[in-house]
Amino acid sequence: MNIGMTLTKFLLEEQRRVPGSKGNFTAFFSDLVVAAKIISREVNRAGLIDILGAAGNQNVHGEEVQKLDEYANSMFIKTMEHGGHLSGMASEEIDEIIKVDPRYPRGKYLLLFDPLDGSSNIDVNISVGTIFSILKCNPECDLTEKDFLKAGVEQVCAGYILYSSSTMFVYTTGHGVHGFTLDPNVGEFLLSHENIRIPERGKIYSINEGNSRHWLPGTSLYIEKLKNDEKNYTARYVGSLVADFHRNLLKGGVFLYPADRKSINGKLRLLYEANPLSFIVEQAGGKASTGDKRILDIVPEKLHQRVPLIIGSKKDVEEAESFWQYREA
Ligand code: AHM
Ligand code: MG
Repeated sequence: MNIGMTLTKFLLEEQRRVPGSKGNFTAFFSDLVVAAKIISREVNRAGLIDILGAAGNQNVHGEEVQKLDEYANSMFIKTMEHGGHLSGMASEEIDEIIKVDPRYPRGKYLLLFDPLDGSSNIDVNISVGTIFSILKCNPECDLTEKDFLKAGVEQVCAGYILYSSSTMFVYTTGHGVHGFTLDPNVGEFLLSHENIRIPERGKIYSINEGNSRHWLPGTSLYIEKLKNDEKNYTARYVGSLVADFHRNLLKGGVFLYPADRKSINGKLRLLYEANPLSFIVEQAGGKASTGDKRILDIVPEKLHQRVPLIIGSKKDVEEAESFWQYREA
């Protein structure tokens, strides 16, 4: 391992290997790292400064408090928009696309993000995360929603930041998956997990069993099969996608938020959640599917489109897919 290798230095070295690279992407990425550090700081001291709770409340200082997910959302936008590398953004928290303020120069990238995923866990001190996806665009054109509706295979970079016992930044630019851990004393993300590979098969399954009465028969049969499997599968479900995904990425396993009778398109969002994590999992040797289609091949029709998601170790996802034929009773 390369001791003391910071995220920005690592990226710079990656960029040097790309002929003709001008370092724009690295500069853009540095802004992202700053946003991640600021959100991490706020998540870590959330309980202390009373930033939690419903928006509109006042804290002990009589100041208006913001919900942490709203804070993360505006922090991301403010930190990213003036760098000159972006033309627009799309956030899970905002209905419309965000065009970069005309006061700032426009760049050739689009940033899509879920500022604080796992919202039901925010108020109870359980790991949450930020997920992002980067696409390219033509900075000369008038930006519309259509520019964001690209299949996941077109992502140039994707990643997540996990705010947990430590804060981790995991990303891919299509050359493997690398993980960095924030050293709070140094204030830098340091390389801790180079070239992450997900085990081909795991022993963990992650699904909200509270939904089992709505499941399609294929899901019930598959989960029943895992419970009776001699490999002794174990169930783990935090309820924060980033945390569940990260654990399964390192240990092996499968996460499912499938189509069910209540939500026929699943719950998770294609552009902010499924696409970035699918890019990462494939780069790590895993697989991501709706049950019968590769996630990264889906051409989105809407910005906030939901999608069924089965993601994780290749062999586990393939096995889950083999139950697709039983989806109807
Ligand atoms: P959010 O973006 O509103 O936080 O919702 C996404 C979250 C995921 O983090 C998690 O995997 C899932 O929703 C949990 O949903 P449920 O509580 O229905 O199991
Ligand atoms: Mg989310």
